This record gives sequence, structure tokens and C-alpha cells, in this order.
Amino acid sequence: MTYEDLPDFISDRKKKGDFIQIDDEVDPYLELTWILNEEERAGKGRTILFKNPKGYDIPVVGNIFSTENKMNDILGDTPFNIGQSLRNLIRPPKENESMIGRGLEMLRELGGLRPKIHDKLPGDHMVMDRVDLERIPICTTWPDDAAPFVTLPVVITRDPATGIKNAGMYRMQMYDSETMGMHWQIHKDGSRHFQDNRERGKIMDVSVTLGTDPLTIFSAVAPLPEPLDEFSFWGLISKKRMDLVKGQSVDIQYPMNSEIVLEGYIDTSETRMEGPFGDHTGYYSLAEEFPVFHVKKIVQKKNPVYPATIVGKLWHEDVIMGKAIERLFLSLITLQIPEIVDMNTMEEAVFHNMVVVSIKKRYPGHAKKVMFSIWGTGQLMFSKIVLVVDPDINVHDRKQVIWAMTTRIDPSRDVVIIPGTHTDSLDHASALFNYGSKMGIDATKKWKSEGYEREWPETLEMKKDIDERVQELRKKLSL
Ligand SMILES: [Mn+2]
Repeated sequence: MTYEDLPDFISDRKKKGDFIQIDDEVDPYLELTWILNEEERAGKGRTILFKNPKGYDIPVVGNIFSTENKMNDILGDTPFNIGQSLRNLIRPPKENESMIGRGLEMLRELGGLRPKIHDKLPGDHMVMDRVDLERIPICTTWPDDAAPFVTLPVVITRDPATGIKNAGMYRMQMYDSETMGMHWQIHKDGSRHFQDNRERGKIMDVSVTLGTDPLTIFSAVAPLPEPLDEFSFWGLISKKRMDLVKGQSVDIQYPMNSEIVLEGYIDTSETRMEGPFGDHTGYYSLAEEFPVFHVKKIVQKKNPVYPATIVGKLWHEDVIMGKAIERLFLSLITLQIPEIVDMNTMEEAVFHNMVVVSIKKRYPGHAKKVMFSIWGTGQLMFSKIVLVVDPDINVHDRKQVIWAMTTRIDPSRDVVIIPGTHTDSLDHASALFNYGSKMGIDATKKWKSEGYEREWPETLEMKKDIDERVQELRKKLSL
């Protein structure tokens, strides 16, 4: 089941005993996120509702995605199973299945795909008579952040040529009561819409939802192939059509269950310094020029809840989301790169800085083919290091991975450096912004057909058929 909206999710957490309500005053400036951080550090990660953010009337909810359990509840299944069922959508009919039967089944499965568009706002929403971002408890997490930042927005734009919507998550710096920074990185769909609009010399409509059902928030983070918009993805997972409503002042629809919506525009000729901001890389990202979002209208529920998350030094809830994305998309990635057995992106590597893949090597040079496939696949393009291992290595076991990486490579033969490539906008090590290099490491055992003339040694394995007597001894020693 999919949550109706954010309050529905909150009451479910309450029921499940995975919830704390804080009635004391807590300052959104450095205090609120400090408490969220402590709760995560303690390893519980319960969802927290701050009823009285100091100086605001709107409550704040945090730790929406902070445990695997919650993530599974939000998706309605494990990410891996969801990935498998998405993969099955495009399954051709089996031998004993009729074409028509499979066709009908597919139609049913795709039935949820297209969102329903409503003309009128639901009754519990109101259009505010003036724009005032100062009323929203936007949090500051790190002491040297340039300003308060919205960290869980769903930013909705439209492709000016095709009209296809995109919902993405880009942090938003608060400049004043009406304007914000729009930190969409150059490779992202939102930025592409911005660039296409700029070529047309246009002002673009944008709507931003602050608070919606958690699956919609997750969909905005998911690395979807461009033609599949996030609301249709939501429909595929929840097997029902999403409800969108037309904007009041913008030609952009947004989720009908939104807590707060900022309707506004971006003038494609305008940029402004954005940042610094304590980012998930563990560093303050430097200030750079980014587009400016002007809010024209605020639409909100009568009693909205504002969602917050901590972005920053490792081991926050973005790790849970990152892992869910990895597991969910693995089934879809292997459609395109079938030789991949398993993959691991790690929080210590800020996910995209290193991906470890195990492959079933079938021909000489196969590991390099996989590296290039990864650099050519969706957001895996940001992988700074690709490490390829054989399937006897469990990619989720750091010890095995480092053992393979160090014992199975001859650096001058097995490491490739690709100069002059794109980098993630948050890469601080490359000499230029958005431009640097990549490294591939082939840690598979080398074959004769790859020029390795020596004999590859056997891997150690203990004796398997151990005598009863020794088995008994083990029990006696309670080993
Ligand atoms: Mn997209």
C-alpha cells in the first residue's frame, strides 16, 4: 500500500512504535537537525515530529527514510523485489502463455502508469494571500552553511519541447522571503529543462512541493531514464494512478497530497552565488553560480507538516535511500549489462565515487567492457572508480573486495585512467568544476587469452567432508 500523504505516514509510524513527538521548542537553526543526528547515531532512527519549531507554526518531520523497515513500508516491498517486478513488466509471454493474455496482463500492470490530473485543489488546501518563506521552518544543519536550505523538495519542471514532466530533488538555499537558489547540477533532468528553456530565451515555470507521501519523495531521487517521469514511476510501484492538480499560477501540475507548494519561475538569464552547504560528500560544497527560483504563490494545507533531512557527513538516512536505489535498480541495470552478478556502492565512497561489480567473465577484456558500460548507463556515469571482480568475491564484504583488489591486479596492466571526462558536480578533487577523469580497475583473475602466461593459483578452501569425530569435537568445544 502507498501512503496517502505525509500525515498518513506519520500516523503509521506512531502505530508501529517507530515514532517520537517532541513538544518542546527546538530551533530549526542547528538544533533540530542535531537531534535528528543523535537519534540516527544511537542507531534507532525513529521518525521524529517536532511540534514546536522555535519561531514557527508549522511542525517539522524528520527521519522519514531512516531505516530499512521504513523504506520497505514506503515501497510496499523490498527494493530488490520491486526491481524484479519492474523487470517482469517487460517480460515476453512464456511458451504456455497466450500473447493476448500476456498483453492484457501488461495493460493491467501499466494501468497505474498515467497520473490523473485534477483541475481544483482539494478542500483542505488554501492559497496564501502573500508569499513569505520566512513562515516555513527551513532548517540549517551545519554551522558554516550559507543560509537555511530546503533538503527534501520535489522540484517539478517540464521539457519545453515534449511537455514531459520531471520531478527532481535539488537543494534550495533560502535567499529571502521570496527567492531561493536552485542547485540542479548540470547533468540532471531539471538542468536540461533549464538549458532548453534558455536556448528559447524563456522564463520557465517551476513548482516545488515541500512534503508529500514518501514514495513521491523517493521517486524524485530515483535515477529514472528520462522518458519515464517520476509520477508514472510512482504509479508503477503503487499500482494506481497518482493524483496531480493544476497549478494556480504556473502551468505545472503537482501532487495533490502536497503539504506546501511553492509556485514560481526561473528567469533563465539569471544566476546567483549558491552555497556553501554541508553536503553528503562530508565537505562543504563551495559557492558556485546557480539559477534563482522566484516564488509567486504558496499553496498549502490548512495544517501542513514540513519534511527535513540531514545531508552531510556519512551515515545519515541518505544511505538507506542510496542502498534502496542500488537494490531496486540492479534488476534493471542487468537488463542492459547482463554480465553483472552483483554490485555495491558504498557510503564511504559517497556512493558514486566507487562502484564494485562482480561479473561472470566470458571473454578476454570483458571487465573493461563492463567499465565502459557502467560509465554509459544513467547516473552510474558518475562512478569515479569502477572496480570489477570475479563472482567468487562478495561485493558487499569490504574485506573480500580489498583482498581481490590488491591480490588480483598488476597495476600497469589492470588500471585504466580515462582523462577528460565529466565528473559529479560535487567532486572536489578534480581540477575543474564538472570535468576530471575516471579510473577502472580490473581485479578479475587474468586468463591466458589476456596475455597472462603464468598459472593462476588456487584460492584456499578448508577441507569440506570433515570426519564425524572432529565434528563432535567442534560441538564439544561449542565452536
Ligand atoms: Mn527524471
